[in-house]
Order: sequence, then structure tokens, then C-alpha cells
Amino acid sequence: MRITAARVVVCRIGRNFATLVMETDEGVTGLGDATLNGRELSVVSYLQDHVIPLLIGRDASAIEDTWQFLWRTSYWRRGPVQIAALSAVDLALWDIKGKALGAPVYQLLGGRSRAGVMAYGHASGATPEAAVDAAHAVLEAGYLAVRLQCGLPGMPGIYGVDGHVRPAGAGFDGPYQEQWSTTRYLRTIPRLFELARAALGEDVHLLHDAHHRLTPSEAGWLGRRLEDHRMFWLEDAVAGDLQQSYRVVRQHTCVPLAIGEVFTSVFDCELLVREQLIDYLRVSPVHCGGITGLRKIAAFAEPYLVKTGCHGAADMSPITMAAALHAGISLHNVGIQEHAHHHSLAHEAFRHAWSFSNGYLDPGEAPGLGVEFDEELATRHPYRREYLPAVRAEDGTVGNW
Ligand code: GCO
Ligand code: MG
Repeated sequence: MRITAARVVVCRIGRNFATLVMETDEGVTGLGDATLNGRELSVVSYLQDHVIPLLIGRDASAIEDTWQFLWRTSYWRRGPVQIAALSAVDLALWDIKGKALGAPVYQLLGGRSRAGVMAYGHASGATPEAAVDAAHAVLEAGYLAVRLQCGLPGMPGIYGVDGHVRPAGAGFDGPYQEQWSTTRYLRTIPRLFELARAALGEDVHLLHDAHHRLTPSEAGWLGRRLEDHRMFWLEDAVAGDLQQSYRVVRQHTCVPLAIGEVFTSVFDCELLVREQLIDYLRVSPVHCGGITGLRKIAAFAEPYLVKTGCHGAADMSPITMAAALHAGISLHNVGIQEHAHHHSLAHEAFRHAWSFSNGYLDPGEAPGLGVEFDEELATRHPYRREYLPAVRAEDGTVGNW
């Protein structure tokens, strides 16, 4: 089976998505997500101008060979733009293989190794009390795990929550400016989880995302104060650019640590995993080389008892969720899956076999990745340039979003 054509469809349904549609001479079509939030068109160009010409005429069944070919022959590898393009190709090839064989992709990855993939929902509020109220609603919807984020006293907005990407009536397409105070944050978050544990009960899994904002010693301090509330994880306490930073964090707290939504390959987490400095890897199949890339990273992490907890924000399309779930239901070292909600129209544009019930996600039984793309609907919702927020501390210095 040969690849005959491929195109990238860019749309904005709730937010921007870039979708690779790959065709073969046997009439089987594959879908891949290529979305890189805030830098979408760079991946579109990378695919259209550089990758698609290499794909035409290739054997669609040779997934590993195509992965290695694109990874190695690009020479400039590991960058997020290259990896998002590689991921989209990999997902489309797995989709084609599953459809050609009449099997859901997870069956080609070894079959089910768990009954379902536990999901976590999001609860956000301006105050700790409001965030806990929102968490009640998440649990009522059936989730067994919830991520809580809240605003900081005297500061507008809820830090690190991506709803602020498009402030209503902002009147310009530049980044939203978020204010940040580490002092206020460290004062607020232990109280948030003290309230949450008391109000939500002993059984619920509690998660929090610090969004790369702390130094190692601040993270150690916070982690210690969260230990008694038995967190499922503390995410991105410190940016992972310098992996050895986590040695300091780990020395000071045994709160479980998660990191990696921006990691693109095993090289970004090699020291973190080998020294067992973290517990969960947040890599997503759209930003770490597809299902093939995710499996390579998970296989490396398994003997070190590090599990996956794939990034599942709404800025990746339902195709990425499908891929994460086919991998997630089959891999052994899976901890949890983030489940942020897409715009209702996105569920129509990307009709999917995956589903959520009673706290767990399931990839479904449809052949391939189990997603059908309504291209006509998508093209009626054109792309619009958007940026992730910018962060400034009280003295005006730029911080990490
Ligand atoms: C998360 C994330 C997101 C990211 C966003 C970037 O844990 O879900 O941190 O909110 O900021 O996906 O594109
Ligand atoms: Mg995060």
C-alpha cells in the first residue's frame, strides 16, 4: 500500500487545530494531529513544504522505517516543530494500518493491559473555595481524579489556566498578560489542598500544575506542605530545561512529581527517569513523535517505575486523545490521562470512538484510531492567530507561562 497524497487542514473550532489527512492507493485514509499551540502554521509549512513531498510513493505499512527516516534525515531534529510534524505522520500511519487490518490500533500494540485509562478533570476557581466547589462538579460528572487551580489573592485571573488565551474583547491578538507572585502562590496552594482534601474526601486523587514557575528549593518547600494531603502529583513544579534541578526537589519532598508536556523525545527526560527524580511523564503523542515516540519513551521509563500521564489539554485535537488512549490501554506503565474538554463542535468535526465513563477513558473498538474527520465542517471555521499568555512577576520581569 503506497501513500498517494497528503494535505494539512487548519481550522479553529474552539481553538486552532492542524490535521494531516493522508491518502493511499488502496483508498484507506489516515488522520494525524499536527497542532502546536501558538505556533501552528510553522508545523503546517514544515509538513507541506518539506515532509509531504518525501511521503508520496512510500510504503504506508512501514511505520518504524518512516519514523526513523523523518527523525534522522531532517538532521535538525528534536525541535517541537519537527516533532509535531513527525507525530502527525506517525499517527496517520497507525490509523491507516489499523483500518487496513480492520483492527483498533491498541490491538496492534499488544492488546488491552487494563480495563480503562483513568482520567483527570479540571477544577478552577478565583479562590481556593471556588476551586473546591468546581471540583465537586467534576466528581459528580464521574471523575475519580481532579486537578485544582486557583487565583492568587489580589491578582486577576486564575494562573496557568488556558481559558485566558483568548480574553473576551481583548481587541488585539497579542498575548494576554498574566501577573504572578511566587509569595502569594506559595501562601495559597497549601490552603487550597487542605480545603480540597477535607471537602472532597479521602478517595479522590488530587493533582496540581505549578506551570514551571518555581525554583527547585521553592518546589521542595511546596511539595513538603502538600505531602499530608496525599497528592496524586505536583506537575511542572520547576521547568525541565535543566533536568538536574529535580535532584534538589526530590531531596526535599516525596510528593509525586510529574513533568514533560513540552518534552519531545527520550533525551529530554533521560536523567529524570534514570535517577528516578520524577514519577510521571506528561509527554503527548502529538509532541513526542506519535505513538511510536510515546512507546519508545514509555519503554525506557518502565524499569524505573516511571509512569505516563499524557498531556490532554484542549489545544490538541481529539485525534491526539485517540492516540493517547490506544497507547494508554495497551502500555503497562500508564498512570493517568488528562481529560480537558473540547468545544462541542470539535466532537462533531472529529467524531470519535473514544469515550469517558465512570472515571475512565476508553479508545473504543473502531478500526484505526477511530476518528472520522468532517473536513467540510472544519474548513468553515478558519484559523485565527493566537498566542499563549505572557507572564510577568511583580517587578515586571518576564516569567514562564
Ligand atoms: C496542562 C497544561 C496546559 C498547557 C497548554 C499549552 O497541564 O494541561 O499545562 O494548560 O499550558 O496545553 O499549550
Ligand atoms: Mg501542565
